[in-house]
Amino acid sequence: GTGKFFVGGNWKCNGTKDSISKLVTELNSAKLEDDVDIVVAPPFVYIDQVKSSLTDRIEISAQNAWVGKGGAFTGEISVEQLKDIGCKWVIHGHSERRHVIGEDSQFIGKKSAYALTQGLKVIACIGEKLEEREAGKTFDVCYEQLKAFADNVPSWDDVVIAYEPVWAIGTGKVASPQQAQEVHVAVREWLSKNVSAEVASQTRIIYGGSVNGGNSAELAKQEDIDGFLVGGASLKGPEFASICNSVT
Ligand code: G2H
Repeated sequence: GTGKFFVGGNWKCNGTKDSISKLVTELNSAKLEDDVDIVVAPPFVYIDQVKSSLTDRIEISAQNAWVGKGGAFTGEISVEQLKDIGCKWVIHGHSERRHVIGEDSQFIGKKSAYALTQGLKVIACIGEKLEEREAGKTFDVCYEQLKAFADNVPSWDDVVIAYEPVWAIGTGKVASPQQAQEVHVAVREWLSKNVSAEVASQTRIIYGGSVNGGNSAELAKQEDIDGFLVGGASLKGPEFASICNSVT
């Protein structure tokens, strides 16, 4: 793999004050390997609670942010506000935002650029839908999504790329280690050709989509899998800790 192993917990739109308090307690008492960067992304409304109760060993991410400076944008949360409450990261391009909410690649690229210029790090998600995979378009879809990031971001230093095949998200159908590895290699080659060899070799590419405590170790053995973005299984402290500890 490349760089330090990275595991993100994407809590999505889940939790209550009570369930999050329990999860934080579990994470605080978990034994975590040193050689892994760990980030969790609570819903906006619980970020402050998590920030004030979670160990500093784990950094906090938002699941989204506005595309520019705050102001008259009803219902949005700005990068400046996220920094103010102690967020270090933001997830952009998640398939649920692309395909359920309708964000397009250019908008996602612009959001990422704004976050980076303001000092938030970005988990940049890409991935194909089932019909795209079946039509042999997996690489083309990933390249189009990557290009929109590349066209906008000022630098890749603070970017982690998450490859999340849409057909594997929340379905229990995890990509095989070989399927994931194949796309991770293609992403690295695309970066090498279209950005630079240095960015290709230094940018972490993590896998997401039905990762759990039972499949993370096999996936982590793949040369180009540098970590995970975990949804459902990140809501269980001990299981999330074991995924973090699958660092090889
Ligand atoms: C993919 C992943 C986390 P899950 O969306 O981003 O979710 O692990 O539930 O498939």
